[in-house]
Amino acid sequence: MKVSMTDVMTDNAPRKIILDCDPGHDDAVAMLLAYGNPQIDLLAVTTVMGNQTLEKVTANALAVGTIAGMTAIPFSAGCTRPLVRDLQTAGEIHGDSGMDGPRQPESRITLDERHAVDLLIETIMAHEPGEVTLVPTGALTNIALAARKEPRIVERVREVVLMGGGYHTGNWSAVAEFNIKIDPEAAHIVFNESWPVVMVGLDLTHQALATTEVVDRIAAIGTGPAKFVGELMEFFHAAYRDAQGFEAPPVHDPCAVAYVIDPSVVRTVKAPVNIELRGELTLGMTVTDFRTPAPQGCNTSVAVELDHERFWEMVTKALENIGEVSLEAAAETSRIG
Ligand code: PIR
Ligand code: CA
Repeated sequence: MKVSMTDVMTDNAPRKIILDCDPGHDDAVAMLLAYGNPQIDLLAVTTVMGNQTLEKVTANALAVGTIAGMTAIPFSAGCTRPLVRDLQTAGEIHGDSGMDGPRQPESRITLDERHAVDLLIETIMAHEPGEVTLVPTGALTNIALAARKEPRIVERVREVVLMGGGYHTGNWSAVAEFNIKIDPEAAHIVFNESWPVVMVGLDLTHQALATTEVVDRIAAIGTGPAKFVGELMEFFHAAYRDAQGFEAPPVHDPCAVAYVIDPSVVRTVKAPVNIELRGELTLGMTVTDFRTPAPQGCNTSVAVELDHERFWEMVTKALENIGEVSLEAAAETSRIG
């Protein structure tokens, strides 16, 4: 991606992000949206346990990277378990592999040897203050550890736009969402640091439904990566119907990427958010205070409304931009930009 000096000085410059994820059907779509959209400069993909074990979600991330030809981007693996609690995975939604459905290609991408926490820290510190945005779409374990290991990243990061939580909706308990609930202590660290946090939670992502119309539009693209997404959506559809009675599956994680691409696609409201760590029934709840006005210095906002049409248009365009990727040529394919 070529970036001119004038771009850096204006808002037109592509936003530099690190995607910290646990693929995951919707994490895979987040990766493809970030890679295929010219307004995003994807600096790295890091993985964290969650939807499945670290080993499985990392293999899935490399498979998605291979399918899209993301050979110039570092991939690195992070934490194998939450900070305090035992690992819980989401097999009933994502299957035994964590990304069941499509057949996965053998990876043509070599994993970076660094631990994700170190790659996060090194990448953030190698950039100017305010340049790097973090987009976590899994548990916040890597991000919390990075903030503890190198506290200077907190000042340096532009913002943390995360998929997780929900102010009125839960999916892992009546009031808690999976990414927050499986590592609430990590979430507590991330929400209580001074960096701006945008919570793209279930209230928002349950609006990002992959309807038949959407899935048809993606299938019509006809490329390998688009077919792959089609197969992911087919499995996700059945899993969400059987496990949670949804008519169409909510594709959570790309919503956070969409907000970074164009904040006008996701309406947000500033409000204090904190993480419940002691509730018997409410562990991992993202307690959101909507009393107005939000106090001065409030660093958190929550996503409330999605422009469904423009969101799916973004995803479709990104897949068109990625185009057809020959797996044989993947090693020579450079980035889109
Ligand atoms: C989705 C997830 C986990 C559990 C369920 N039931 C559904 C994953 C998604 O990858 C997303 O990041 C987040 N966690 C939504 O809770
Ligand atoms: Ca996820």
